[in-house]
Amino acid sequence: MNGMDITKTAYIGIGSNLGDKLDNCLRAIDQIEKISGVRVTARSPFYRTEPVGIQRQDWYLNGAIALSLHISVRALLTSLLDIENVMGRKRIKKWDSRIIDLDILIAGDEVIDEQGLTVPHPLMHKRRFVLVPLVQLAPELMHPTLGMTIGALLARIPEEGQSVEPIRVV
Ligand code: A4P
Ligand code: MG
Repeated sequence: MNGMDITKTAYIGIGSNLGDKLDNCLRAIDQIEKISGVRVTARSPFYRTEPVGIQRQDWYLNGAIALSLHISVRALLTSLLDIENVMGRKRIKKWDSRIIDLDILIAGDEVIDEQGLTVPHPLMHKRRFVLVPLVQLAPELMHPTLGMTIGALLARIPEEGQSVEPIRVV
């Protein structure tokens, strides 16, 4: 630790709707733990979630993790994209079924709107599949631009069409 320390707490949303979804999510977390400058500090339960924004797709498994972040958000994104690629993610068309999707939801109080990187994630506050896992980790966390907590954001979203059910992990 020194004067240049940039440690912050970041939250990542994890999703899969292809293959062994739980195994995909757990393997992604294993890989995230190996990123240098990143420590996984908490993991939410996983949820079976109704596809949002797209029809005729299999259900998703979604969860969230908390990180202690000692690298830049851009460096984190690069590592997450590497993990997605190594795990065999194929980008064919937007919002296609995917083995793994790793989204940076929030990174401390950073507000970033650059080519290829928008933080907080621009759709997170509209999505129960993001907020239900995240509220398990950080109900009182303040959204950096909306000025509401994760709990308050979740309470505004109707459940209609956004079913999110806990799964039982054996
Ligand atoms: N990118 C920009 N900002 C970020 C960020 N904060 N975190 C860029 C991660 N990536 C970020 O993503 C495209 C580009 O987004 C990346 O190259 C990165 O530079 P992508 O994963 O290739 O494309 P995508 O997944 O098709 O788009 P995106 O935006 O990730 O889609 P979403 O918003 O993740 O939505 N329904 C349920 N129930 N559960 C889901 O998980 N997911 C989606 C995909 C739709 N419906 C869903 C779910
Ligand atoms: Mg993504």
